[in-house]
Amino acid sequence: MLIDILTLFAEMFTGVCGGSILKRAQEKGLLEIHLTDIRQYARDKHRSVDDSPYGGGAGMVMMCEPVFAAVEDVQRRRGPFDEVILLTPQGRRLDQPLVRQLAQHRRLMLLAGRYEGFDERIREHLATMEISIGDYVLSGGELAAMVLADAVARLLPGVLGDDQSSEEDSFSAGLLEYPHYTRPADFRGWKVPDVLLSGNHQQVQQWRQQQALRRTQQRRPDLLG
Ligand code: 9D3
Repeated sequence: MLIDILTLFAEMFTGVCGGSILKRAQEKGLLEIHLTDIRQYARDKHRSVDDSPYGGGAGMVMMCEPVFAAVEDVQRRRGPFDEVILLTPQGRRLDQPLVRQLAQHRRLMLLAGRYEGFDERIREHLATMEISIGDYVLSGGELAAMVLADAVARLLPGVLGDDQSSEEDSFSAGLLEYPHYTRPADFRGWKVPDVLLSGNHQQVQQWRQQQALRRTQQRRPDLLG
């Protein structure tokens, strides 16, 4: 998969893209991430990428010209994209079904905004999709783009080892995780549940399923539908 990210803060991505799952996916040749600095495409001598809103009001708006120029230049050089995704607070909320859908594509373009938001014509005539990562206020779309890229990358075939590709593990699908323990069996008097030390695989499975279900009922009843 190819993910092109257009941003005013490309340097924010260096740590994340150079580590963890995104690094592994790129090293294995399963993912390519390209970063483009939108400011490169500013036309005036001040390299402006934002301007004050028509109609007045506080804040600044991302301008059409540099954003269209950046997207069109990347498309010209690398060919067409399956989706041009605007990261905005007004977008469709990212969830695992949407992540799975995005992971089917070959090429994604992510547009991370700053300031109050994008000129509406970017949303209408350039983007094919708008995505939010949740109902809280970020300072820009960059962190949202990284969240999306990480979630998509780990679903690409071959990125995770076999033992980790357990997302669809039959009994845990759609439930919160059961409690995990590792050595020691007694830490400051807090003991690991006996069943986990019993060696009885069937009882272990049963206990985990029960715990996952109880935990989901208590914390995230919405997941049970
Ligand atoms: C305080 C400013 N808000 C006025 C009501 C609007 C606003 C504009 C721009 C709020 C946040 C942002 C920057 N956020 C994003 O670009 C963003 C975002 C987010 O804030 N939350 C969840 N997902 C996303 S995706 C992009």
